Amino acid sequence: MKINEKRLLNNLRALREFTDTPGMGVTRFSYGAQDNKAREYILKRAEGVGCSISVDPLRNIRIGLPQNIPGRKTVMAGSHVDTVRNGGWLDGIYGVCGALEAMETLSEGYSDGIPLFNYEMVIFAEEEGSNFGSTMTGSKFISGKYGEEDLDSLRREDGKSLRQVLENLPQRYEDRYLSGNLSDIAHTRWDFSKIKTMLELHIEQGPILDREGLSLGIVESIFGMRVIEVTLTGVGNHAGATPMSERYDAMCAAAESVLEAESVVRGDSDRRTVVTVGRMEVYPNCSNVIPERVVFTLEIRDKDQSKIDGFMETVKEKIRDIARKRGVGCLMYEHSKSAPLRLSDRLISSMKKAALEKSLSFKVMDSGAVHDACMVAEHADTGMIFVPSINGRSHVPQEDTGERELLSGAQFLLDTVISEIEN
Ligand code: HGY
Ligand code: MN
Ligand code: MN
Repeated sequence: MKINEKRLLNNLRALREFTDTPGMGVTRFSYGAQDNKAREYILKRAEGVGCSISVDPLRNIRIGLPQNIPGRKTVMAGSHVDTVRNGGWLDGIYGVCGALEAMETLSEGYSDGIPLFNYEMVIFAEEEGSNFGSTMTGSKFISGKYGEEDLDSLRREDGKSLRQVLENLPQRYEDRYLSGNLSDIAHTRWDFSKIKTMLELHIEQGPILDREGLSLGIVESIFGMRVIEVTLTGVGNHAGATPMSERYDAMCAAAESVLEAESVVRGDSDRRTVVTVGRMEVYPNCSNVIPERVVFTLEIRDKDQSKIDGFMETVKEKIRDIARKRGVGCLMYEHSKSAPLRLSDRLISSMKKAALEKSLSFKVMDSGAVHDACMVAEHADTGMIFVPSINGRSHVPQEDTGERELLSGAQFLLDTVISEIEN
């Protein structure tokens, strides 16, 4: 079966328009108006081919092939629709459009015979963590990593909890398919005994495939990550009248901490571990006031948990020393985490074999980015397919992939889905 290339590209181009920052990348946070419009667009296409649709209280969506037979094991493909702020047009949505294209092609293709396994596509909610700071939030609930208490502990910058946001959502197109409720959140957990395979098509978001001129990545392992939130509290004071020798400057303490974290991890022997301080809030954030308080996130990622933990503990100790030396208060708490994991060897070897048969240029590789597939991989055979990111850019408006690679990646996903539902 062949994907409909025009339909796939039209869907991708239509969906990129659902953004809060037109002309400055795609900004589409979960639970927002643009997220609702993008989901409505996708659901209307699924309705058009007679799919079954169900939405859980976290707003994860499962969409079934009309020919599915209830109760049979299922092969799944999907990703996320939400983005970072001023992000790219492909992160997440490309995997959702690939899964949707497979859905539409299969619904046409299996007009008579029905395969051995069902096919479903999935849209995971709040993968980027742009609202609540925790990546893979929706998929952490379906895998049981998150439960009742996380509905209240996960909070947005405006202080609203995940539960409050979900309870006060304005009307959304998907509401008609909502099942289950927040008071019984354990019910969002998937019955993984019914899932044969999970596949996620995604852009690489790094430089390897593009630099080596390869069209496909078969993902072997996905990095783990730990995120802490650091609050440094000094003494706010007048920027002009306070002598340098009498300052307890939270900003200088934060700046020294960030550079110290960078130099610790730069010293990594195998040069794989990464550390990032991406979000920083300054109080009171006025040019003529010595900052009293600085809050920042610090995340460390690697494919080896002991390295993540080793570097994180070293960095925390360094930050404590800096705070002590500068007479600044220091509070740190673990914000979120996910373990490194290896994807299904069965799928890696079957996808390698298929890529060789199709003479596709490919590489078996790791993913420094985390994906919802991580949350399914512990429970069902899970595989990830990458396509190149031009100049290795992602999470920025410059994020892009060539049309040829977008199409061959989606065709490879369909071929893999067919091989999984027919054998
Ligand atoms: O942060 C990540 O790796 C993913 O893009 N959410
Ligand atoms: Mn993503
Ligand atoms: Mn992302």
